Amino acid sequence: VHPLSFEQRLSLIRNKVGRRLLEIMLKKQSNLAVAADVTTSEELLSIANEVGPQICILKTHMDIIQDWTESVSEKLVHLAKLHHFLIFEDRKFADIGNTVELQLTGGIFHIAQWADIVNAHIIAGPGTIQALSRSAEHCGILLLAQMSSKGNLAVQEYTQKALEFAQQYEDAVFGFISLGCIGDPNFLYFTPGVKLEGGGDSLGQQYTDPKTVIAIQGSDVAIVGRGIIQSSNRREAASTYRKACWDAYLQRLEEYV
Ligand code: UP6
Repeated sequence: VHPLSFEQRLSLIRNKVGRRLLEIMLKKQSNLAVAADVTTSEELLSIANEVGPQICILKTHMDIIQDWTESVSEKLVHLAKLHHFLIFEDRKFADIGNTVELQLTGGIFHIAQWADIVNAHIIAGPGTIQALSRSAEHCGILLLAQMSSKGNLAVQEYTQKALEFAQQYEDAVFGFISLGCIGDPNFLYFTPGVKLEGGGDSLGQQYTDPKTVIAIQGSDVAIVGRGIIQSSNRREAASTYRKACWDAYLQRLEEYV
């Protein structure tokens, strides 16, 4: 954990998507990302519209949408502009560079055309990052340095390696999927597995509350899925989470005053 504010971090982030995100976060006072893990385009778009005003990022898994067409991405981009959030496609690229390039630009999803942010595992080496930065110059990249699920292998040296890779490709990579800050304030930290009540699910997901993740573990953006998606009033839940996450950020700052 470090003492710098989001305003101070603006001048440290080299990637322009990262800086644009920080500007949105400051303007909306939101460090909340919503994981819209639903299977129809209608529900995806209605979530984007409902929670849009509260979030800095909408995180998608385009390949779980049963009726995906190009018009879904067009509508998403429209809502992102309307409500001022960025679109993060959580594809977790993990293959050799050449394949990643095809996955990013080809197929039926054309991720490079509509995503502001994409992410990658480092398991295959830097070729994955090179492919993403070459074929999606306008996209900011996040590397998976740690994971929220039980028994995952992204620990210790693996996490350190992710940090090294990011430092090597600082123009393209602006942050990490991690459980908190892993040491370098020149990057932003995005943490999934966040729920106010804590707990977990039956498949190894482990939840931590926003305050622990942001104020104590030093993460910057909380990624909340089922905590909001399964709520009977998503609009209200998003507003509650936005406040909890922003208050946790302010609390982290205060501890250094
Ligand atoms: N996600 C994790 N843990 C990770 C990386 N990514 O949960 O280490 C993603 C999942 C899901 C979201 O793919 O989209 O974050 C978490 O959703 P949840 O809040 O409903 O568990």
